[in-house]
Amino acid sequence: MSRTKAIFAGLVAGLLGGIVMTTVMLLLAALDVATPLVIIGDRLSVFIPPGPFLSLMGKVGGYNHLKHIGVGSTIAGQLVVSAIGGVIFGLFARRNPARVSAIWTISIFVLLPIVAGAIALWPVLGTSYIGLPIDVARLVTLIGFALCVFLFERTLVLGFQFLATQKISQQDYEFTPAIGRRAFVLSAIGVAAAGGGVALVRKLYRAATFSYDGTQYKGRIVEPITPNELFYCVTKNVVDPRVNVDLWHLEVNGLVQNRATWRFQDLLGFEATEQETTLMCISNGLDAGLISNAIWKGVPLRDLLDQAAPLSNAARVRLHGVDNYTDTIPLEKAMEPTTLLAYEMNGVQLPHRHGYPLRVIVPGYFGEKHVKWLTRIELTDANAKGFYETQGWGPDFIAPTRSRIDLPEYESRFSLGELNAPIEVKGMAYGGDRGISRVELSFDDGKTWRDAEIYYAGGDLSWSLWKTEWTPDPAGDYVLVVRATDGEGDVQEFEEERGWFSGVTGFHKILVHVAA
Ligand SMILES: Nc1nc2c(c(=O)[nH]1)N[C@H]1C(S)=C(S)[C@@H](COP(=O)(O)O)O[C@H]1N2
Ligand SMILES: [Mo]
Repeated sequence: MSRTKAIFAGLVAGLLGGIVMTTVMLLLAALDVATPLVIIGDRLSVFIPPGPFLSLMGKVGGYNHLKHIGVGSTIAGQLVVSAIGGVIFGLFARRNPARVSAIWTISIFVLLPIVAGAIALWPVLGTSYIGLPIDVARLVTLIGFALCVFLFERTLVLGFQFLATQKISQQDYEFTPAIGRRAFVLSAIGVAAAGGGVALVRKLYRAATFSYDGTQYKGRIVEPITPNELFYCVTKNVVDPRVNVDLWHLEVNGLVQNRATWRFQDLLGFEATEQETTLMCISNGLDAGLISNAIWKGVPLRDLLDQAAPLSNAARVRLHGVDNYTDTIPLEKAMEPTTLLAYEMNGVQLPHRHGYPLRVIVPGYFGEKHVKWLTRIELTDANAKGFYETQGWGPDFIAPTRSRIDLPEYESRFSLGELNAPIEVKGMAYGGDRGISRVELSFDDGKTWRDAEIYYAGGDLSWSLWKTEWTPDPAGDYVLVVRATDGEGDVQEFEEERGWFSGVTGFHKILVHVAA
């Protein structure tokens, strides 16, 4: 067989193998099995520090677009590597296409990728969108991956042979259709498989997080308790878990005397606590709405840790979600009675997107620490790090005091002649787990301040809502600023010393135009 023909046949067979493999991965993804399509992205994203990560996100237009690009380039990369693999295979196999040793092709195209994949992706293999325990999930992911590469290998080898060997029929005459015609047959199969893949992508797309990831809660609609459907939402996932609670369990292990496994029913046996707590994302901007408030019901984490009996060298608690998201909190914080394992949100079962069946609530710490879809609680030494910590967020994860003006809107216009009542100025103030004791407003960009009324006091762990009335005079442009004082008496400030990736501090300001 000529070199050119071998390259061509290898390319076609390799590409077909790549298409078949990718379609099967999509099928597995539709069955809630973790595949390289997303876990490669999970694995790589921890190597991108927050600075480049944010600028990348800015360049591509947000987290959602970044996820699109992540999955898209994984698929493209997979097809390119498959085609290249096919070409190399073609060059080796061209001397004797009919007798390719299965030992060799299976070693190179099946065993090698499995071993390399297991090593490279080890930390993220234990992902299961249906909520399988981490060790089981790891096995399921590996079996799924093995199936994919095995199908690639078979498609490549058989496809290549189909293109390259001459079929001798029993009547003993040679039937040798042009390689082009056979390539056409394989292409048709490839197009059909790709069609199936596209249909699966559509199905997965509808289930994907794109429609709600980054949901904000701010402005006119803000009420003391955020309705579940409007609660802000952040997820690292392309498709979020939908846990089957019968498959799920909660493990407590690591540096403890008594390891334990709890079923969901067991948790309901503990005495429940109900508590109002506000969550805010570390990336929440001064004017943004990645912050919401709800009433959570669950079990204090302490009750499970007491039974586990942490060893004396345990210093942190690493929390694992079924989506292989992890984060850590200090053991001290874990032992506070307000650190909860929540299974209800505003009186109903925890919604899927907020972590069903179980999530952690860590009052006063950024949203990152409130791990959703919790499946493992691991006691560790002082050095353990979580997903975003590894990326380089932090080191400070304690929410600073923040406040926001929700009404009027930025760049609102009023005219004195048409005003027959004072302008209502409203907003929220959040003091981590320290509460809010005072809110002040300035209408002259911070030169003078006056008190606003706190009309909803949320308690130590929640935001407070405030309002005041404003009768501007004379006409002109006004800069409104809000500042809060937390329950410990500390006034909100711009913390110069605070690192770039420990959340922004400072004041929300809005510009209002008042005409005569
Ligand atoms: N398992 C898991 N937990 C997670 C995340 C995640 O992607 N996976 N995202 C975190 C981030 S960054 C934030 S801000 C909060 C958001 O919680 P919410 O979507 O319920 O508002 O969840 C945190 N917990
Ligand atoms: Mo977040």
